[in-house]
Amino acid sequence: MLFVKNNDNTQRLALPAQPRQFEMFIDGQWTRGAALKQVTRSSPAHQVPVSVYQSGTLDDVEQAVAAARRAFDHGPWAKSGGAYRAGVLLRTAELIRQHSEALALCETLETGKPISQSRGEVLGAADIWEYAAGQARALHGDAFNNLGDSLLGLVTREPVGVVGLITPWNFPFFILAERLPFILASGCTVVAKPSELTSGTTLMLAELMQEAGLPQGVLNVLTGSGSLLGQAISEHAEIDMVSFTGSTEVGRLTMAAAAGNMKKLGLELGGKNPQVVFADADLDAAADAIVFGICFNAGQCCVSGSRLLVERSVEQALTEKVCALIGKVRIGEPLEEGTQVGSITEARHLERVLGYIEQGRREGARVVCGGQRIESATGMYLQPTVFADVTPQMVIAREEIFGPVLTITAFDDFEHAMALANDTPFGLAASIWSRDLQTALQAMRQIKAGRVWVNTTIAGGPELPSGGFKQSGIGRETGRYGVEEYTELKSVHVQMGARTPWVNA
Ligand code: TXE
Repeated sequence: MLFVKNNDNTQRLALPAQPRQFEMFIDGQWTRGAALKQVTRSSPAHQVPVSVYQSGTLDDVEQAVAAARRAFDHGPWAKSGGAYRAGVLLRTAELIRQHSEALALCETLETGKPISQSRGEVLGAADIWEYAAGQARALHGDAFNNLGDSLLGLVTREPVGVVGLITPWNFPFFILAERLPFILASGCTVVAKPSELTSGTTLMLAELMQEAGLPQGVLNVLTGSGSLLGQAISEHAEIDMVSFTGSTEVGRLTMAAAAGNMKKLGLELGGKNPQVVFADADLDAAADAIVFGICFNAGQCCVSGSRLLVERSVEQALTEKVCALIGKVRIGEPLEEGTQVGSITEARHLERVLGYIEQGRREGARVVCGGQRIESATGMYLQPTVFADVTPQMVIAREEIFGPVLTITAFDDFEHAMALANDTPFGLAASIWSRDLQTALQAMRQIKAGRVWVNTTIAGGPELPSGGFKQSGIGRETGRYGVEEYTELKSVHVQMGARTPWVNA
């Protein structure tokens, strides 16, 4: 298998003459497994076949789980030190950088996102792998030397075991980087199942990890149907933990399936994230960030700021600024260097987003810009759409649309703003805009969300954890918490002198 190594960083940006043929990666081998069928993925922007995958079966799940189990129970990965694991992760990061163009091109061809963005995500991922390598060495427990003369307490961390890793199609390589190197840093082994739409870069990564010296069975990658393979992974008795990123709906199924053997769970699910703008904010800076927050990745982003809550006195002014900026966003051909927003990733999803736009109109919200599909021979491009006069009960204000659709709702005072911000079953992220320190910090405290940005949006690095409150998820990724998440704590009590007898006291 040579998915990436034929492609160095000098290759040209072009559609492939033939789709790339991928196999699955099980127990250190490239294999078709028991797959009888294959799935072809076409570039959503061009409708040209770009990748062919094996459609994995339940038998393949068994093979992959057995390999990961063997590698965890008997292989060197969990037993060798953090320095050894860090070495493999660092070599992987180096190989990602070396093959960043091939990875970025595959990502763009499968997702429809602009090439400049894919490059940023691939290099950003390499940075996360480097950070996680450090965590492999920093991971440690605790000691209690204050339990009296004869008792010493130790708290040790152990890897959870075999982790099932189910990832979505919106940031295939980046979301993988927020999880996989942390799981590996902890000493766990993995059965990964990327989205059936965008499995390419996960398989390319497996090839790079093989070159980086990853032992056999530590990472296994299956491709195929989510409802078949994802469900089987979530149910499997030999898997100790599942990390799932995707819709809240499927997250709920994963939770139910994991109950069989009481698996540990990490879930990162949907969001309906508020951008809360107070009247004293820098409205130009806020407008730019609001446009970025809703257009980035064509709105197919779990932390996109899709609900603009604005103080009534500046509502009109801010709406005008947002619409003026949206008109300048460069939307179209993802392989062109200057493009900022590419194609929607899937036809079914485009229909879903258009359905929400229709629903917003029917509910009585007012379209102030956008609202239509952009004509194109092949690509699925959507005008960024802004709805004003949105009430909190409307479906477009409540459900995750996962497209470039912004709703605007005005508030009258701080309490009203906080009530609106928290009036959602989600709690993934929020942005707050104010020049007043007290307003900003009070809002930061009161909004129930796993990530809060003050006077910026969608910024940061792997040092800080990410994850959601409420129905946006369970657990945290990245940061030191991101590796601790994949460990179990063990409390050890060591008697250091004679124990006081109980029977013959
Ligand atoms: O997600 P799914 P979809 C949200 C967003 C989007 C909606 C639907 O609102 O519009 O989800 O997207 C695998 N057991 N997000 O349908 O189905 C599937 O193969 C286990 C938010 O693509 O949740 C894929 O690998 N796994 C999100 C992964 O789950 C199953 C990112 C996600 O697919 C499964 C993506 C099952 N029964 C979508 N069925 C975010 N927070 O970033 C499918 N899968």
